[in-house]
Amino acid sequence: MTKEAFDQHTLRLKLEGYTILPGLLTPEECATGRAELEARYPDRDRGAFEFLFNKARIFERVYQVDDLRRVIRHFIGQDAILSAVYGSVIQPGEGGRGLHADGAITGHNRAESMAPVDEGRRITSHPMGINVVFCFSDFTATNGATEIVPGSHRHEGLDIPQEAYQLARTAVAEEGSAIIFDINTWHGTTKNQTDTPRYATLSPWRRRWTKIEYDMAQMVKPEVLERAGEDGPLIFGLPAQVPYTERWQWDRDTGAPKPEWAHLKRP
Ligand SMILES: O=C(O)CCC(=O)C(=O)O
Repeated sequence: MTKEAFDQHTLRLKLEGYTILPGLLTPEECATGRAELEARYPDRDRGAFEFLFNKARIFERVYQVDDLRRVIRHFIGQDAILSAVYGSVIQPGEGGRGLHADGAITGHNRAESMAPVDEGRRITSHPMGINVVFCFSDFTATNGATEIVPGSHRHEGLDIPQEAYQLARTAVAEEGSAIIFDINTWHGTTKNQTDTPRYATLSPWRRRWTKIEYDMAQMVKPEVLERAGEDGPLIFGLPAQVPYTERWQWDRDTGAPKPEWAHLKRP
């Protein structure tokens, strides 16, 4: 990505709460991803859409794109951690009217985690996480594309006014694009009015020092971690693991007891 393009995308994300990076996946990669999502769809309620990087090589791509990681790290730090990778398929007739902000279950937008001193204001001064929707099919005005309310990442309250729906923009994007947004930004899916499904993956990233959605360091398969290369331990948060030994016995880089305390390692 040129410096000019990087500056434009990061400014847009800062001001509007989202941006769209085109051309990150090839048409062949998109076709492979669609076929994998299609095959897993019937078992999605039993976890078939979770931890996709462990299940098919194509989904390792969602954290292997340098330009994308560069934008994410610009907002939430060089040690940003991948928090999950899910599938998202909107079938004909599905979608619509579901505006929400992420981080309401495990993050800073969780109502129950608000302290009285917060006076109902969520954290809007700094991005706490970035979500990425990878378009494995074209996102059109009518096929259940993601919709986004520009600027809503700066809204202080946890409420979403009804008028927000009038301000929502449909994220029209070609297959292979990624829609990147601050997790504070209100978003949802539009209704799929076509007769074919819309295919995507969701890959949220969080600050290293927040609780993430899954224990990625424990879940990632060794061979998947190996293929993630030099950045793999950072992406999957190995150094961010919480010690379960005394600190002098703990190796922060590997996220495990030091070799001389290896017998304390938990399975
Ligand atoms: O699948 C989409 O387009 C939107 C996903 C979504 O709502 C989310 O990531 O929370």
